[in-house]
Amino acid sequence: MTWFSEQLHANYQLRLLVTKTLFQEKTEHQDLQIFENPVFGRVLTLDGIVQTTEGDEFIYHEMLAHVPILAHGQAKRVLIVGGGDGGMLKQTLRHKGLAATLVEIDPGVIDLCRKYLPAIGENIFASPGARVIIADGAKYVADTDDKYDVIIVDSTDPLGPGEVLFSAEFYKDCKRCLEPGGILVTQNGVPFLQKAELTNSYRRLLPLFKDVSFFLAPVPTYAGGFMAFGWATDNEAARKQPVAVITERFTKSGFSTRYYNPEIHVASFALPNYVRALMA
Ligand code: AG3
Repeated sequence: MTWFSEQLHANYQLRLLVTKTLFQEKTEHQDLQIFENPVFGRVLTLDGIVQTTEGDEFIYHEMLAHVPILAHGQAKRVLIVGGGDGGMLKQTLRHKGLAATLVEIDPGVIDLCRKYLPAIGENIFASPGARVIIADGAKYVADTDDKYDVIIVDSTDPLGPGEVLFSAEFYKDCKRCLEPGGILVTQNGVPFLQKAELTNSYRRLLPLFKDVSFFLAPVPTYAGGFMAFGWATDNEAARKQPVAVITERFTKSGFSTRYYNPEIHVASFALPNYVRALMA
């Protein structure tokens, strides 16, 4: 039997049975592996860390897309930084009339996910609302004049190519790319195991935005409890939208989801004390 052992935390490990290896090679930027597991279906790993799986991707992608878009309520343009598997783009474009730009550093991730993980991206890269730019996301937000209502940072962990996407400079450039009242959300790790990551992001975002917080969802293959998503905006009302308002917007958008619903949306901003304690 072959097992994949994740190399992310020093004293804690996720192991997944590998029943079939579909792809394993170095792209220009990262070591990319796609294999099959009986519980999660196809699994994508980058540099030995699980990025997404067919089985549980919906939890992560639904939450990181629908919470900011529906909290905003009038988003027309969304920027996704990273997200080469297409899962975030797919959820984003379920909102009709919305245009999304995806900036991915590694074209190999897009090509290989289109080939081996079609269940996640569902050919979304070919859809009319999607613009794909192959570039370093940090450079893109530093240089572009484009403005967005929502920016979703669908990154790896702050190791290797993803590290710059957790820096104060990057957050500052994101703020510059937001329309007034726009919302920035980020993949911010599993706070039980990645404490410094949450505290660092909090401290770097706090001076830039009027409202900085996190929201949570449990994603089985991001092991260790809740995953945290960063939340930063000058629109202080956005995080406090009542269930009734979110329900009205969600109902209007006319699609169904497997994890996200308006009650979960509102409840995901409730933070356990061990997470609050990291916001210092
Ligand atoms: N990237 C987020 C991977 C986070 C893994 N971190 C962890 N387990 N602590 C997701 C990319 C999916 N589009």
